[in-house]
Formats: sequence, C-alpha cells, structure tokens
Amino acid sequence: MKLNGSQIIVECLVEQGVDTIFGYPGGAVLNIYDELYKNQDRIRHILTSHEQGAAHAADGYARSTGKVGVCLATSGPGATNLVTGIATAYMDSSPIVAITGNVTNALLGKDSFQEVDIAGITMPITKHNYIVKDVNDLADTIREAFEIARSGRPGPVLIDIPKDVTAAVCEYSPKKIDKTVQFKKLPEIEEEKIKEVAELINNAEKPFIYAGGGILISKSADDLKELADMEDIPVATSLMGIGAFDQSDRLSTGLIGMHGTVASNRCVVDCDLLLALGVRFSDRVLSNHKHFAENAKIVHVDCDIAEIGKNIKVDYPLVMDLKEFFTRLKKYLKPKKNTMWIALVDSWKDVFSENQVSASLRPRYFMEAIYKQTKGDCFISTEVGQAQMWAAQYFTYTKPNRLITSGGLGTMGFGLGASIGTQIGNPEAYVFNIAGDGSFRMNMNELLTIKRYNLPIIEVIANNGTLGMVRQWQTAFYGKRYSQTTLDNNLNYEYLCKACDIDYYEAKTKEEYDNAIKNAIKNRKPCLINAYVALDEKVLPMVAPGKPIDDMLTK
Ligand SMILES: Cc1ncc(C[n+]2csc(CCOP(=O)(O)OP(=O)(O)O)c2C)c(N)n1
Repeated sequence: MKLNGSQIIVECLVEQGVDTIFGYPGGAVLNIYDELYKNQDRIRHILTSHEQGAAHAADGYARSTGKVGVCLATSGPGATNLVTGIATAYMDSSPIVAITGNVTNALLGKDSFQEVDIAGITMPITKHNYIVKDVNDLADTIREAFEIARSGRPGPVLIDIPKDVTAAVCEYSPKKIDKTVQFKKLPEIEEEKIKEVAELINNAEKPFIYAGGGILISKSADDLKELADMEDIPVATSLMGIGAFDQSDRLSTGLIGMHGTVASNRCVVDCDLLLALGVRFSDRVLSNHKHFAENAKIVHVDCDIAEIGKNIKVDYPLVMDLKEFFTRLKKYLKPKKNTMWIALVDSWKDVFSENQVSASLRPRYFMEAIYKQTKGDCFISTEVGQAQMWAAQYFTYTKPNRLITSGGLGTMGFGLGASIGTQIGNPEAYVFNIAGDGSFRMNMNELLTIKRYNLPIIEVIANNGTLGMVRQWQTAFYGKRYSQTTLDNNLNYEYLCKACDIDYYEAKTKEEYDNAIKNAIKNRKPCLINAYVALDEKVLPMVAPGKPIDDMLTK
C-alpha cells in the first residue's frame, strides 16, 4: 500500500505497540502532527509544556512500564530541548525513541531557519541515531531504532526526519514485530566459566552482592532473591538498582556508595567475594577504586562489554545476560548458611539513625510518612539533590522499578516530567514526585501538563530554601561560603497552585505533613505539598569524594 512518511511513522509506531507519545509541535513536524490528529484513537499524544518535559516523560514511562518511551519534537530548538532528556536516558540505560523533524533535504546544511544538526549533537548521548533522507528507508529505520533501544543494554535512539520525507510517498508493507529479537547476540559463555563462579560462591565465607540496574532491566529480581536465599548472601544495591532486591528482606543491606548505609559499605570492605551484578562501578559507588573491595575476589556480570574493567579491575568478568547467568549458575550451587558473616552484617545495620524526637519535619520522616500511608505501594519519582537521596534512603522499596530517578546524569528538572510518564503508564498507581525547591523551579511549567490531563500526581517539595546538596558540600568542604545557593523565598506556592488550578497543602510539622499526604491520597487530584525542612539538614552518612568507602561522615 502507498503511504506518505507521516502515515508510515504512525503505522510503525502502532506496529511497535506504541499507544502513547509525548511531544511538542512545530513547523518541521506539522505533517506528522496532522497525521496524529487523524489517528487520535490509535495514538494518544501528551502535550508537555517544554520538550525537555516530553523527553523525561518518555523516560519515566519507559522506566516504569518496561516499554520503549517515545518523544517527538520539531527541528532546531525543539530538538535541542530534548538533549538533556536524551542524555539522562542514556546515562541510566532507559529505552526511548526520540523523533525530531528537520528542515527539508534541500535546505539541510544551509543554516536554514530552525536547522540544527541534532544527529551530530546527540551522537555521544544516544545508543544510535539516524537521519532519514529517503522515505523508502523510513519504516525499516523506525523498526531498527526500536530494536536497538530495547536490546541488550537499553538506551535512547534518535531519528531525525527532514520535513519533505514526512510528505513523500512510497510503498509500505506492515510487519509483525517480535519484541524478543535482540539487535546483536552476545557470544556464548563457556560452561567452565560459570562453574568457576559457582565454586567461588560455594567456597566463600563472606560473600556479598552489589546489584545494579541491570537486574531490573533483565527482569531477574526473582533470580537474585533465589541466589541470595540459597547461598545466604547479603545484598546491597546501587541507586539505579533500588528495587532489584526487597529492602525489607533480612539479607538486604540497602543502598551502597557515597550515601549508602554503613552496613553496605562495611560489607564492601570486609567481604571475601563480591558479586557485582548488572552494575557499572560508578564513581558514586566506588569513591576510591583502589580501596574498593580490596579483600575480595570480584565477579562482574554485565551484558555490556564496555563496562568491564572501565572503572575497576575485576577478577572474573562475564559478559552475558543476567537472566541466563542465574539460570546456568543455579545447577552448580550448593545451598549453605553463612551464619557468622550474617550476624556480623546485622550488627552493622542501623548503626546510624536519626534523632526523630522533634515535631518538625526531618528527612527520615519525610519519606517514611509516604511509605506508611501508601504501604509502599506507589511510584516515587525524584528531582536531584538532598531530597532525592532521602527518597533513596528512607523509603523501603520492595518491588522493582518503583523508584524513578536520574542516577547517572543527576538531572535537576527530571522528576516532574518523569512522574507524568510514570502516571500515564500506570494510571491506577499513586505517583509521588519528590523535589527540592531548587529543582522544582527548573521544571514547574509541567504542573500545567499535570493539570491539563488531570493526573493525580502528588508533587512533594522538601522546601529548605536552598540548593541543599550544594550547600552541604559548601559546609563540608568550602568553609561555609554559601556562594549562590540560598534561594530567595519570594515564590508563593499557594498562589502558584491557584494559578495552575491544582490543590495546595502546606506542612511545617509532622502532623500537618501526615494530613497533607492523607488528603492528597484520598482526593486523587493534581496537587502540591509544600513541606518545610530545616536549612541545614544533611544527607548522611556520606563518603567524601576519593575516600575509602567505609570512611563515612555521620554528622
Ligand atoms: C540541571 C542541573 N543543574 C545543576 C545541578 C547541580 N546540583 C546538584 S544538587 C543541586 C541542588 C539541588 O537543590 P534542590 O533542588 O533545592 O534540592 P535539595 O538538595 O535542597 O534537596 C544542584 C544545584 C544539577 N544536578 N542539575
């Protein structure tokens, strides 16, 4: 059948099972938007306030549903506004397909109006990208883009389409998509290597698992639990791995790294075998790579060969899919108990606990109150800074993919857009976006998107009147010279909410906070909770950059 480029785009999206996209129109994508208008019953388009919001929304949708998220923007500034969102998705291995319009083929390379080389700009922050100059290549390019985005280690793929291609006509044949097909198959791992790792586990006295986002991506949380139980191994997760292991489990030691728990970080130092599963040894975990797991043999399993030996030398690298690793490993394992080791690890738990006596709102309560009132059954998206870390530390994550946070790029402004994608992908769920007041200012335009689609997102601002995370570093390392981190308190949140027509709650005490959460949950309407937190609350414990991982500041 003969279709034009815009029709092909719609058909290919439908082929991939896409029913929702996030975007913002403009001249170069007018043909595509006209086709979306005619296909509203097949594809829902969510109009954000800013293209960055659309990219983060596609990312939040992808992370919370496991499907590929799609965003669409016009050429020039529309395309460049996606860049932070694409980089965020890239750093956290989130599968999104970004479609951008461009000027017509004839105008490419002439500094035409709203022309930008978005393929060039996004080259280092995409898994792959394309400029489709011929409509005959369009359908297969879109199909390949989706396959690449979701295969192996997922990531963002960008497709740039000149405007004339969206109008040009060619023959189109529908295709049935098999989403299990991998773009590239990894080479087979010899059985001996798996046996070798099983032997290490069978013989270890103080084994420890450091689990990352790879567990979530490969959907192997159940396999991880089975391994930990069978071999009695304590498990920590990276920020991206939160949810890979039930934090209420007796074997969970919680977060690892710069703001990790005492137990996790002590385990790194004391263990004799470190199983690093689906991780990338980020500097936020390693701190000082020379002293990381010095007393242990390190096994690193990951599907991306580029991660092997990048940040730390490992003894047993296995480049393979984690699901396959767990399945093949199982048959060589002998069940055992590490009673003394587990008792030692337990003695490190809760070494650091916060004074909770005061009536004012403190960080632990800030998150625990949400946990209590939702029984943990909600999604938590976050902005970046102290509030993000409190969200990671003080909520008990028991299920995969419930924390939606920018780990790798640390993007202030990520959360509100991401919460939109999360809520759209999970319409029945409770979605909280945990924000600092600084981050809120970066993307508060998206409150209007929340209102437009009546999304019952609960925006919770830890209002400390400062760029708290930076202030914390200025306190610790810059002699309390608070250069440009104090926020003027001239934003009237109540008026803002009125202007956006969303519910507003204010909380200065624990009691007011409890009530705000209760009402927000009950009313299920777009709302904002302005929760006051003291200026100098800290994220603790903290490992200073470059220090050994068990050298933790606790006050
Ligand atoms: C886009 C962007 N700009 C700057 C930073 C650097 N940065 C990291 S945390 C932070 C402070 C965040 O302040 P706020 O959102 O108020 O949260 P708080 O730390 O107070 O909880 C800053 C400026 C960043 N991560 N992202």
